[in-house]
Amino acid sequence: MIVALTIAGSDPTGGAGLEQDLRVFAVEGVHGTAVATALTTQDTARVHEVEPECAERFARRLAVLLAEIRPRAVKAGMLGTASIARVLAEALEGPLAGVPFVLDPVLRSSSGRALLDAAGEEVLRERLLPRATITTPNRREAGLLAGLGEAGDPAEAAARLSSRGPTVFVSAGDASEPELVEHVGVGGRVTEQRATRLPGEAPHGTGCALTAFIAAGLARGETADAALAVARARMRSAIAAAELPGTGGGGSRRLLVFERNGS
Ligand code: PXL
Repeated sequence: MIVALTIAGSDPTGGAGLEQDLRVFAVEGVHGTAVATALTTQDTARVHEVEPECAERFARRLAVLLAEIRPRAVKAGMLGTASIARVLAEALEGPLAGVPFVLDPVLRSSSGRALLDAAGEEVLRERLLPRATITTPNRREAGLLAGLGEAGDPAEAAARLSSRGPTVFVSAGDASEPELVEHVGVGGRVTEQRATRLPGEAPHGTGCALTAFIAAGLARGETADAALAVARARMRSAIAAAELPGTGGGGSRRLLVFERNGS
């Protein structure tokens, strides 16, 4: 059995967070284990409330799980607090040493709510980022993490962040220009990739799903480059098929729809 682990918050809509990660793992034929970092109260439009998990309980849950089931890849999404981020950093140097690690550097929800505290951002930048196999910031996150500010140049951010270790994919799905211009950094060298933007507003939970697909690929033994290419293709299909799940109105957003077995 191929196992991938998600470390993420819970999203009751099933369209982001660990609920979505587990669906992605399932369509990819990978068994998903999950340790929750927070419970959120949200609909597809916005996050109403966030309740972070207690770090000691998070640490125990992770330790008990890892003592029995070792994943072949790990992804981290919303971490909530610096203390949870530190527990994860320690696990990545201890029981998870050598396991491929995908970091979705979640700082805020699309609607603007903080999903990681300020001290946590520092832990993410100093301890998690250098340990990541691959990280997938959006432009704003890339600029902030690279110390260029939230409107920093995404190519420069990809160069700086990738020189610290991980492959860096700066996504632009949430940007507004008509053409999709994304950047991939490897060892400080950056390539720009252009594609046509799919119609409609960006669905809820795209960052979560992208990293879950990458984690599934790494768990199957693919390189970061190959896993990223497969994940991006799967995401285009899921975005093209996205649907509004509820009553609509009030800023409701579409949720991703995945093809079964990822084919
Ligand atoms: O996409 C950011 C994100 C990550 N994890 C959880 C979320 C969200 C955004 O809403 O709710 C649990």
